[in-house]
Amino acid sequence: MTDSIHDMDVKDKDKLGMSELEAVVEENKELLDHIDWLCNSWDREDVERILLFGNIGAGKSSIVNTIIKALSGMYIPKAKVGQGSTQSKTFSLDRYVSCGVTEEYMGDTERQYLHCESLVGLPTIFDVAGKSNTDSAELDEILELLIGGHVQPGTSIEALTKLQEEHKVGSLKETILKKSREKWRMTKIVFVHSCREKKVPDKLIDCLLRILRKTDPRTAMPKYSAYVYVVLTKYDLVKDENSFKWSSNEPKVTYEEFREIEKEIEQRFSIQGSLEDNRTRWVSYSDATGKDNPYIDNIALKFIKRMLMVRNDEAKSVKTVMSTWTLMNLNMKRYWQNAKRSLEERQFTISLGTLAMGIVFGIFALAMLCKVYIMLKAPPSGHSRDREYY
Ligand SMILES: Nc1nc2c(ncn2[C@@H]2O[C@H](COP(=O)(O)OP(=O)(O)OP(=O)(O)O)[C@@H](O)[C@H]2O)c(=O)[nH]1
Ligand SMILES: [Mg+2]
Repeated sequence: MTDSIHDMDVKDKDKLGMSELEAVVEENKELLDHIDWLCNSWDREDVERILLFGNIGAGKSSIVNTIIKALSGMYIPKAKVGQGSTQSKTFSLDRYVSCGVTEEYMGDTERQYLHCESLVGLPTIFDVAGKSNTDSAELDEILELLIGGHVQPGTSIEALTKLQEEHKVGSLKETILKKSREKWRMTKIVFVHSCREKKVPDKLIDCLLRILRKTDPRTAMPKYSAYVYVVLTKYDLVKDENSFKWSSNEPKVTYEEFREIEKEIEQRFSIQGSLEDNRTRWVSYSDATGKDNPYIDNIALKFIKRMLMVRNDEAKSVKTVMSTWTLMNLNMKRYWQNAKRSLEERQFTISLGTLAMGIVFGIFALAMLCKVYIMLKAPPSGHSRDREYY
């Protein structure tokens, strides 16, 4: 780890004048203080759960490693980087509690990194790997289960995918993982896209937006309240007036080309009006950009602060617009009308006598069912109820 700003790998330091760099270092300290305060804030009841979602190789795992560095002061690549380039297409999910920062990773105190007691308040990050630009029923189901809090932390996505293959799409949602927990729900979804990719992954975006636009028919309200944020990674590859801040020597994308992609993503997520609040132009630590740069730390710290500042609407007790009784009533009416229509189509008319017989038979069948139920529930003769229990 470097000890002074003189050792940091910022390209063309001389062009900057040290005062600008010093100002960024100072701002980073203030950001850490603010994050510290937000983590310990009295009204923070639960940690944020952030889902990183985007194309293979978009830079999701590098974001995790960069956040760990910015918060702890040490570059320890915990998240496996480069899976996209090695063509590993396994659909997997990695979970980073406290953004992946643990006490032993906290940097030297002179640089005033985050206090250890604040770690519990840091968000948990979920890094989804191995999803290329597809919009399939399989992805739709697993993504919805993840966002909706049906997947217990630690569950292997590979195992879920296997179950889905064995029992067909829909079985996870309808039978296996029916229950949802508020504490497992995603509170923030970060869509990650690389500046190097000139094509926007429209199928992945369609899939995500379709899930987020779902409504609950009983409350007529959105089913999921996760806040959506956009991160445009590898900004060091864009040629603009700030390029001197990064030491990347890779091929560049022109600013105009980058803006085209950025605009398209902004439109898809309808964030054109409030860009600064909803998207970040991001640079991660990588072989190309180095391992210690206050400008990169600055981007990561501002992002974490933003994630902590936007609060999610707590699950309020929402008044249902339709009670169970109303729903049953409506369903009965619909079934009755369908049955009537199909009978009429076959020119089948029910006489009053047939109807009466049907009703009597129905009551008889119900009475028999009750009788069988009572018999099954009764304790076996000769045994007291207590003895059965102990
Ligand atoms: N120049 C530059 N390269 C980056 C940046 N972020 C990531 N990379 C590189 O992009 C490649 C892919 O990064 P990952 O973080 O593995 O991407 P991913 O989205 O996690 O990929 P999957 O896990 O396969 O979905 C790696 O070679 C990284 O070094 C960045 O900000 N700048
Ligand atoms: Mg990854």
